[in-house]
Amino acid sequence: MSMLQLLTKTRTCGVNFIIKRMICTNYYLTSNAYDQANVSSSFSLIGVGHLRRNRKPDAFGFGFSDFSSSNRGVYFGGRYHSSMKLAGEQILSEEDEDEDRDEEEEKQGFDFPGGKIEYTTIINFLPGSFEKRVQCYRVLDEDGYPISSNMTELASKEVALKVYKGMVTLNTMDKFFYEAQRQGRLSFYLTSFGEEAVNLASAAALSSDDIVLAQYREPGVLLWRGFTVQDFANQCFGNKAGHGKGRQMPIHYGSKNLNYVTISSPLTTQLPQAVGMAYSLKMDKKDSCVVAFFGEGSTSEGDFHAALNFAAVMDAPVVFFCRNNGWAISTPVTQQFRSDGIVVKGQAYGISSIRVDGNDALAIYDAVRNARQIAINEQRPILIEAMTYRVSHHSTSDDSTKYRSTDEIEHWKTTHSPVTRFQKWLERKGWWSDSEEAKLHVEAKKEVKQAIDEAEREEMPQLGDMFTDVYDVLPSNLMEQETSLRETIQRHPMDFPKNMPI
Ligand SMILES: Cc1ncc(C[n+]2csc(CCOP(=O)(O)OP(=O)(O)O)c2C)c(N)n1
Ligand SMILES: [Mg+2]
Repeated sequence: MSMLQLLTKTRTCGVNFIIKRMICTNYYLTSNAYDQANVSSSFSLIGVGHLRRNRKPDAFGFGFSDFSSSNRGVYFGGRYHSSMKLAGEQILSEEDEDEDRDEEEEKQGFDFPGGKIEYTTIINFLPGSFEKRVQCYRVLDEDGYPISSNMTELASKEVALKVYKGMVTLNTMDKFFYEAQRQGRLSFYLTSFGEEAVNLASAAALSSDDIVLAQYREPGVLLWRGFTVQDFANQCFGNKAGHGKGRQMPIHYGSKNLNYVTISSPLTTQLPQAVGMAYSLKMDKKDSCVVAFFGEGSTSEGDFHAALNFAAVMDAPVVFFCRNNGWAISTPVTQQFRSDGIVVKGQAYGISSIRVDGNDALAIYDAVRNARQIAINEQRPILIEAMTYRVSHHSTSDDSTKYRSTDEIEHWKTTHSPVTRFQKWLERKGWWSDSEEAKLHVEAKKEVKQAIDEAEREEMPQLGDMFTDVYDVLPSNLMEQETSLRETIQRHPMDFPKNMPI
């Protein structure tokens, strides 16, 4: 649009006019003019509102401080004000000159670290969001039919069956562990219902050398890698066979051998750690990457932003995997952020990003496999946003029917079930049958029940274990704490579990 068109179009448009014009004027500012124009933006905006009501362009003769100090303020007192007082040909020829100069500048642009930036004479605020949301990659529809015929051979039969069996085992474990908590046998539990595909299909796409830093709703990754149902039960019961020796709350799993870093309760701490680890893999020229899982709610933590920026700038081979399950305890995504989810945030930090159907195991498998290859081969970060739904309550401490409708839960549980979708696909391929399905459920139940019974029977860790495994030599403050704890137990034996070996 030429300056003449701009002027004609916006002559009576108050704020629009001012804003469009001030950009043109901005380039001719001297630092002296900037000093004169150093009026607070709030004052200026009140002034503009007043002008708009009164439609008096001649009254533009006060300073209009710009929206950011980097634009150095806009001065309306000088050049622009005087030209507005004139009319007709004289203005137009001056504006024509402006136009030529603007176009010239537009073409030239300027070099800035990171690449050339073109100038524009049109004030154009980037939209906060686009009408059309970022598309979601999927392979299978809700009924397990491939959307495109050339996408069905993504996973081998062996991988596909291991993914499906893992989903069912995870599901069964969740059902029984959840009930065990309700019966008072476990202190706490948290399920992954609705996110079975995210768990198993992502794990299947990784190599066992890849280091996983998870949030807490990704036990399926550990299951895939060989953590047994018994290992899960031992950790949840905090018995002496559990890897944490009862020092962590239930569901804070970890395994050094399986490259799965122990879960931390404080949200998002795992993301900067993941980037640091990925950078160390890069320095050691390893043929593996780091995969960091997190929920969409956790992206409101500062650590998320620090991690993404750090990874982008350091070209760290890390795959950020966000499970956007719609809820962060009782906070829906609509109250969590205004952006189009998380995928656009990756892009904002200069990270290649993709949105994927989180209830489609094949799509997840494909996306993670590709992401991993890019991260390793090109030594840079990738972000995946998997759209899914937390079908369960947040944890055993939550009742989600207090803040969301049962219809909503039911809809996702039935229409979008990742397990049913994948099962239908397997059956159509002739890789799975009803009898195998029934057998799998019977076996999974048996395995989980046995594991719970066994974990319950196992001895509790020694009290002294609470203080070991961090320092080679116990520091004096921990020695004092241990002495104090033993004295307290002796004074109040009824307040401590009877089965705790002291
Ligand atoms: C730093 C921090 N703040 C708050 C909490 C409490 N908290 C635990 S889980 C959770 C919700 C996280 O939601 P999201 O990241 O979406 O994961 P989801 O539970 O949906 O899988 C909150 C707020 C915490 N553990 N750590
Ligand atoms: Mg969430």
